[in-house]
Parts: sequence; C-alpha cells; structure tokens
Amino acid sequence: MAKFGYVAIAGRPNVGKSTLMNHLVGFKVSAIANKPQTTRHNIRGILTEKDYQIVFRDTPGIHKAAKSLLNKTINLEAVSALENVDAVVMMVEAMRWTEEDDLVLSRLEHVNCPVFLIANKVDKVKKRSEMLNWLQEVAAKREFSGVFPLSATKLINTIELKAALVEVIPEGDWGYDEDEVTDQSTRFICGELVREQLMTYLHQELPYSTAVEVEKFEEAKVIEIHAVIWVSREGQKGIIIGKKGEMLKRIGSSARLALEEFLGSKVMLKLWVRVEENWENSPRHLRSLGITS
Ligand SMILES: Nc1nc2c(ncn2[C@@H]2O[C@H](COP(=O)(O)OP(=O)(O)OP(=O)(O)O)[C@@H](O)[C@H]2O)c(=O)[nH]1
Ligand SMILES: [Mg+2]
Repeated sequence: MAKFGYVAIAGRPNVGKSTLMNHLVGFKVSAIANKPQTTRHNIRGILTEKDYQIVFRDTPGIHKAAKSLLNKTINLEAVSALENVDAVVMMVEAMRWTEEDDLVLSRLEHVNCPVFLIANKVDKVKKRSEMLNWLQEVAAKREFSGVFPLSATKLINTIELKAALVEVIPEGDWGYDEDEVTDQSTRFICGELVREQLMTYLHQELPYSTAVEVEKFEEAKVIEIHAVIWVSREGQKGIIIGKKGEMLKRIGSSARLALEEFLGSKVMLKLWVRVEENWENSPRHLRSLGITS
C-alpha cells in the first residue's frame, strides 16, 4: 500500500526552510536568499518515491514586529499552513535559539500531529561537543517526535529525516502525478526567481518594499518574459534602476540566467519598475500579487 501525506516546514526567517524543501523535492521551487523573509507564500513541493508521496509546504518565516499588512499577512499565511497536515517540521539554526523561535513554538502549541525539530546548518557548528548539550536542552521545549541535527546544504541527516517522515504519514493514494514537483504556476516561480535577485542585490530594507509580477510569458523560439518590479515609493525606483540603468541590468541578467536554468530554454527578459504608493499596506495590491490569507 502506498503512503501519502502533507508535511509543513515552519520556523523563523532565514533558518533554511526553502533550502531544505528544494533539496527534498530535488527541484528549485522556492526562492532562497541570505536575508530574512524571502518566502512570502506557502509553497508546495512534491516528493515522489517508489512507495510514498510527501507534499511539503514551505512557509514564510514566522517573525515578530509585523507592522505592515504584508508582514501580518505572511505570518498568518505561515500559521495557516500548520493546519491539516500529517506532520510539522520545526526548523531552527543549530546552537542559536532566539525569541522568534519561541514565537514559532507557541504557534505550534495546538498542533496535534507529530512535530519534528530540526537544528539546521550544523555544518557551521565548530564545537560539536557542545551541540549535544544544546540539543538536549532544546529537545525538552516541547514533546517532539524526533530531533535531527541537519545540514540542508551539506545534506547531513536529510535521508534520516525523510525516513522518519515516511513513518508518520498515513497510507493512501497519491494526490499528484509522480512527475509533478509543485502546484505553483511556472509564471509564479519565474516571478520568484526575479525577486530572489532583488533580495540578493538590494540592501537593507529595500528588498522588502519590492514585489514582482509577471505580466507576459510567451513561448516562441525563445521564452519572452515581461515582469514588473513594484516598489512603494518613487525614490526606490531610482535605486533599483541605478546609475545609467546599471543596477537593473545586473539584476536582469542574473535573473535571466536563473530563468534559463529553470526553464531549460533561452529567455528574453524585460523588466519594468513601477511605483504603487505603500503597496505593502494595500489589500487590493496584495491580493493581486497572490498574497492572501
Ligand atoms: N551553512 C549553511 N547554510 C544554509 C543551510 N541551509 C540554508 N542555508 C543558507 O541560509 C540562508 C537562508 O536560506 P533560506 O532557505 O532562504 O531560508 P528560509 O528559512 O526559507 O528563509 P525565509 O523564507 O526568509 O523564511 C541561505 O543563504 C542558505 O543558503 C545549511 O544547512 N548550512
Ligand atoms: Mg524561505
């Protein structure tokens, strides 16, 4: 009998949730950046093996001080992913338990399914001997079904985690075709790949004031993609375009490479920067970007 189940990956921003999901699914379905709050949606990634299928939900990082409607919405979005799943993976960074981790833990109080704790980025830990004590300490914070020191980039303990998840998901028919890796549209992922470059190139608060919308996606000899970069103030537009358009050019060419790799085809990418005053607080604009909860 085959097994089929849903597993949510939750945790504070920047601990490596999207990195782990992409690895488990074997495909880059979720954007990754070395900045908090990269993920804004619950993104499904589907792992199909011979006798089981697991649908992972990569969630936005649950964070404090959520002032804008955007931040409030992504927190709600993350918490909503914890419902109707067969297991939850709570991810923290090895040797670093923060107040935001406590916040995540409190959101898991009423979760009845098995919860696994992952201490990610163990490849960065120098003092392995101290980690054992630390793991024991954090493992006592609630009743976890398992605790895994893990590295999503160096692939330490990822096979063990998969095996533990397969144990707890129910028997049942698969919900997706075996070659499906996500239920996100190609358009959406393309927009995220452009946003990933914004996260990489822009500094301080600016990436959080941007959003990307793919307006055109047309397949001919090459794939032609037109995307709008939304900013929330006029002044931000100039920064993104840069001197003589240099910044936008750099973002565009990195994004094009990522898109070509993802789509396996030549891509012609055109980017525009448009201002929508204070879009982070506009319900209408958030909805049009697909950020809802
Ligand atoms: N050294 C090390 N770095 C890692 C590991 N896993 C992820 N990272 C890095 O941590 C950063 C954040 O990774 P993401 O996967 O975007 O983190 P996230 O939890 O999805 O972040 P949000 O979407 O903002 O909540 C990236 O620079 C990753 O390359 C790991 O096992 N070891
Ligand atoms: Mg993420």
